[in-house]
Amino acid sequence: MERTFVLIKPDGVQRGLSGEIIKRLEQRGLKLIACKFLSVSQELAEKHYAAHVGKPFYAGLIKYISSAPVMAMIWEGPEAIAAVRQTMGATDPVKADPGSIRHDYGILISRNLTHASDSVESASFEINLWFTPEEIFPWDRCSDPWLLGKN
Ligand code: FUP
Repeated sequence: MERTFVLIKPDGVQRGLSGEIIKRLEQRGLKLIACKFLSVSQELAEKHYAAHVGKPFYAGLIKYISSAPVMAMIWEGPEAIAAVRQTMGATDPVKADPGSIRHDYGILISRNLTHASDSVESASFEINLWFTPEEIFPWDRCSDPWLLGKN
């Protein structure tokens, strides 16, 4: 089973969309195994976005992500990385498919509501960056056989 890191960014929290975003991931059959609400320090923001150092939007991105609380989560499921990114939609809300979160609730790439890991490597790095092992709670869900049963 794959795990992926998801962040509801400050705009998602401020606009009261946390419940809607979580609902969509739950309804798809993904399982929430870790969740916390926190303020992002400059240090954590810089580690998370290290790949973007030097880009024109980097300083603004660090300021934005640390400007107000976020909700950090780990979701688990078959092909969870691809499934979550599909539910989020393309990075730029104007290019996101209708029905995706960024299409339905966003209009600008600089305020695109969520972050989700884009590969197995980034998921592993981000999960370790944002969570300790003690903060992760795998659990048996009563609907697992109906969501995850194989033929
Ligand atoms: P994603 O993989 O969807 O998180 O997107 P990227 O890694 O390409 O970009 C990281 C974040 O930088 C995006 F969520 C939004 C921000 N960004 C901008 O603010 N301006 C840009 O021109 C490109 C990205």
